[in-house]
Amino acid sequence: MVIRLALAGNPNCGKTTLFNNLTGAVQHTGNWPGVTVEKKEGRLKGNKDVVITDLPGIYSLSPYSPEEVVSRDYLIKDKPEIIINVVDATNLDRNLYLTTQLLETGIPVVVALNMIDVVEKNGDKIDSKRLSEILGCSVIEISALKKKGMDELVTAAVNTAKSKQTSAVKKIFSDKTERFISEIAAVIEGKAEDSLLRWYSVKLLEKDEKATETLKLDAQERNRVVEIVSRFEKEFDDDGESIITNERYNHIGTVVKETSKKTRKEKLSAS
Ligand code: GDP
Ligand code: K
Ligand code: MG
Repeated sequence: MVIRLALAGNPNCGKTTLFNNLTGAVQHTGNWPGVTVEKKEGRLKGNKDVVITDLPGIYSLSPYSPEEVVSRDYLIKDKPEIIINVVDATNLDRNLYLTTQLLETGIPVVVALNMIDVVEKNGDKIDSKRLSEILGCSVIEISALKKKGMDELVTAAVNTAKSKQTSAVKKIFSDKTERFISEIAAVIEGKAEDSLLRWYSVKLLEKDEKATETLKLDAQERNRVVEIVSRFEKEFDDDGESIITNERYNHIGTVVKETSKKTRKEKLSAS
């Protein structure tokens, strides 16, 4: 059985360094049709049944930049068996914004907490076990540069892919917003695969046009969605996309606070 493993993460989080470690010399570069963005594909060293795709660096799964469109189409339409979400551990809050969205795709995710060498050098601490519990997926500490944690990461990714175990769905939004997500889900049930129901429900609340088109809703369903979204926006007196973005950041704020501790170097050197 071939396992397709996608590397997803922010720009400069270390994806290509990791990709080169995992694939060695066996790699080629190809252009995605219609866009200027490149994906790289290679096979795992020592296991030709694992095909690894290095996706363009992105901050979000919104449909605005070509990088986002390429990465998002690959994940939502081609559905790899497993995502390794490469996270720059020195920029946890910024990187987790994408992580929370990847977890909504229903594809199993393993987080590679990269640049752990820098975290350690700075004397900072990340509780990766707690982070794993909160996110609902495996979190493996690695340093792609120093080739640390490579075997553990591959083992976790392959095992997760083989077990077909989707990351536990975590309700990260406010109770109120979660109720709107459920309302939308009830309308579009059957139009989207079960594993993507939450992803599409959130996207519809964000008024994501690309996602809406893909679903091919009939007129009645479209009207019900419009009605729900307009109640959602009225309730919060804000735009749908902003509400979701704000609540995502709120959630990430609590996650970071609970799992990471930074050494305050500035204080030490101040006096
Ligand atoms: P990409 O944009 O996600 O593909 O990131 P790259 O693989 O190009 O890496 C960006 C920069 O981070 C490069 O200078 C890498 O050498 C560096 N880098 C990648 N992984 C690590 C790591 O684990 N530790 C350290 N210290 N640097 C890293
Ligand atoms: K780079
Ligand atoms: Mg790269």
